[in-house]
Amino acid sequence: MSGWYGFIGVPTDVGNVACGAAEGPAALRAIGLPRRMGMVDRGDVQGPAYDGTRDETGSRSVRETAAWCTAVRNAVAGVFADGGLPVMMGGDHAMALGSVAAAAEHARRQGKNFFVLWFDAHPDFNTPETSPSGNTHGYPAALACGIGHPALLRVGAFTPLLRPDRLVQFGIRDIDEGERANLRRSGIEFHEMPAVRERGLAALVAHTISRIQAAGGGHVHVSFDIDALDPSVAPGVGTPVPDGLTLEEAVESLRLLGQSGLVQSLDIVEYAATQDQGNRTAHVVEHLLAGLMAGRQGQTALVA
Ligand SMILES: [Mn+2]
Repeated sequence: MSGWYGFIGVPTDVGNVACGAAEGPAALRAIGLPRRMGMVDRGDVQGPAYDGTRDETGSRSVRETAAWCTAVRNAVAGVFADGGLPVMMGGDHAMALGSVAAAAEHARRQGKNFFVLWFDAHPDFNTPETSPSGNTHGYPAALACGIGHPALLRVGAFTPLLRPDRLVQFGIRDIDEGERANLRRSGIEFHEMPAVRERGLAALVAHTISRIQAAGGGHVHVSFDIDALDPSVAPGVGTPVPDGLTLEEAVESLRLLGQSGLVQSLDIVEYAATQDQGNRTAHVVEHLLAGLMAGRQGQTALVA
């Protein structure tokens, strides 16, 4: 009933230069994760190395990001075509543009509404104009909504890939000034940590699931940035921000999402193996996946 899971390694950090996320997939294979979780290992996506240049917008590695995201899009589409649930294992979060593109195209072909739930310390809603760093891993949520660098908007077959009112973010606690204006202008629903603390992550996620079901259901893509978690839980990230999610509430939320039957694709990104304490964060990745899988196995028949 729950089908099979395709592990797609995306060993790059062109979107967050030299943060260590390029080593993530290999470190997960080293602990035997795809095999132990019963996943089908679809191998690594390939792409160009970062060549050190900024373009006229001040963005770094746009050409490389576009090439990687196009390859990710094809790999994710391949798992859909073969009837599996793609798990895009980053790599930096810029790569989500590729998986979101494939998921949006898949949802459209199936005549389904398309939603994205984004777990992250950062909204990743910068444009070249607002980004302090020019790193493309700060762009993908905005790009999914059709806002941002023209060369990156071309990765998907259409734009916007996602209606802004169908993006919900959780765990946010580090927003750039101009980025906040972008979020407000687009009307994105984002839950910052004080709200998560007050209402509880699982309750917020359950509310979002009900809202999606009330709107007729659809394809939910989950994009999980490891830095959503507290750095004490998941030290192996490139851009740690204190006061994050607990592992328990994140796993419970993924279990609820799995149980809803809505989730058809998943990213787990920004695992920077070089920053990890032993394999601590690799095992956190395993727990997150196990949460989703357990939920899907026990899923009720309420959702088509
Ligand atoms: Mn992110």
